[in-house]
Amino acid sequence: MPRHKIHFVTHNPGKMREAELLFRDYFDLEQVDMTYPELQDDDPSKIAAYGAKYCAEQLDKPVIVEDSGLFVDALRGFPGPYSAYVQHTIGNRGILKLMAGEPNRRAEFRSVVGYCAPGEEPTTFTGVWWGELLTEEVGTNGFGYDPIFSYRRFPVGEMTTEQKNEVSHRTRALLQFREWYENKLSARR
Ligand code: ITT
Repeated sequence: MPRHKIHFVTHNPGKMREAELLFRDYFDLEQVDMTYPELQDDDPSKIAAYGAKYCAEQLDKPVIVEDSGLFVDALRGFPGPYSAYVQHTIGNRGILKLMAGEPNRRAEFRSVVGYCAPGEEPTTFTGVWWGELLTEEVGTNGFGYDPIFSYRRFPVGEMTTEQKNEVSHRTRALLQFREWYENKLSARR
């Protein structure tokens, strides 16, 4: 029997690499490099749900999208919903400058995976990952904010994809999706 395929709409190869590893024994994942309108909202579940529905209708295929961000306690949740913009503009060094001399380094990553099939309503799955911001960039692995984030004193920029996948926000969201989707497929068989 051919393996089931899911389309992951993302421009981000780092997200794709992590998801592929988690799904490889379950179903095939194909990246779709398509731009979709990002709803302006503070609630990432609404952004992911809207994106998934839009892409499923446009592509006429079941899809997942993923919306994520870094929320820094001492910056009252910044960059949060602006994480992608802030990463492109001031980047990791800009965040480190904003945090210079700040003793409270607590931060969290959040991930929301949105799934939708054409003609259906979207479903979302959320994952959170607490850690600390470092005081300088460490390591060259991962992507985005990984070089300035550490988990239990282990710099994420030095983690392999496998190590990051054991604990990350994206894993927590993707595993909930994987289990839900497996059940959905077996109910259909
Ligand atoms: P899409 O095409 O999937 O939207 P994107 O990179 O623009 O890819 P988002 O809009 O969800 O993704 O923006 C999230 C931002 O937060 C982006 O700058 C990422 O690099 C960063 N980010 C998200 N998850 C991360 C992780 O696991 N490690 C480091 N940075 C992360």
